[in-house]
Amino acid sequence: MTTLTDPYPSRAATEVAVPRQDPVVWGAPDEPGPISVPDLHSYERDGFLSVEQLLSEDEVAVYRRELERLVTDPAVRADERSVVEPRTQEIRSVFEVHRISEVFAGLVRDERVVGRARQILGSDVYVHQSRINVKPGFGASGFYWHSDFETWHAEDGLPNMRTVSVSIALTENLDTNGGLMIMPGSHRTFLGCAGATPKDNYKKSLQMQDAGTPSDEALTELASRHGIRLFTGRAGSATWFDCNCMHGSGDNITPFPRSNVFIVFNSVENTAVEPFAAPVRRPEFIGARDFTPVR
Ligand code: 6CS
Ligand code: FE
Repeated sequence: MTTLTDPYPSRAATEVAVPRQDPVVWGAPDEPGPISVPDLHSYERDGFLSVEQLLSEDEVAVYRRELERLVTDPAVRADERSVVEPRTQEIRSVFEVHRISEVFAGLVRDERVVGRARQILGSDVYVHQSRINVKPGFGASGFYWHSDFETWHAEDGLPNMRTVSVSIALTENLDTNGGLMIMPGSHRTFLGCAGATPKDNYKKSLQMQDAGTPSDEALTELASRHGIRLFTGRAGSATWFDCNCMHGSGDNITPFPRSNVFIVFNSVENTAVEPFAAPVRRPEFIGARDFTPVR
């Protein structure tokens, strides 16, 4: 449960908004790395940073083939790491791809990827979570508004906001097929959500999140204050975003899949402890407990 010293209380009786206590960029402003100083400033201000063309078309083709291989493998489909769409039973996500796929393990170690994470977090990093989101066409459901850190703090025990996610588009992210939306600047407010975490919450939350979902009033206030940015981009484009950004994505009713690979880097100085607001830990394929730095 929430302890007295917990700066980010959540999942209690009522919703509570508190200011962020942690830096956004932990590395020194002139920290050497793939991100320019102006881009590091805009990441600090907005909570996100987009790269138009992180991967070449040929590289995207390799990762797309690997995604297809995984989602058509019956053993992967039967594995608990796979989450299906509630309505169509098509695969929605496959977790821990950096462990079950050597191809995605290579992507995690790519300096263009992990180098940006180290620069933002100012330390060595390990993978807290990885997943491929297939988001097939014709009705794949989206992800309702949430802060990832609210879940990773409450359920996975990450103490501070020293975690960054990268979403790399493996298909074109159009303005119509359920792209990522972020409220710019929302990372500076921690919104503790009302409602205790049910046991085995992940079995439901990875299909449709309930616990850890902000109220309409809070979302209205945040969206009115910060606006909403929709991320579109070609296959191979990427968006890095802070763990506490308020974000979500809509359903995809177009024929065009919106597939991405999503990697969460956590600082080795911020390793998971016990959940701050959940009865039990989530499985390790969702919240890693192997803190080996990415080399
Ligand atoms: O619960 C989680 O860890 C996952 N759920 C969402 C909707 N975003 C972050 C993460 O992949
Ligand atoms: Fe999320």
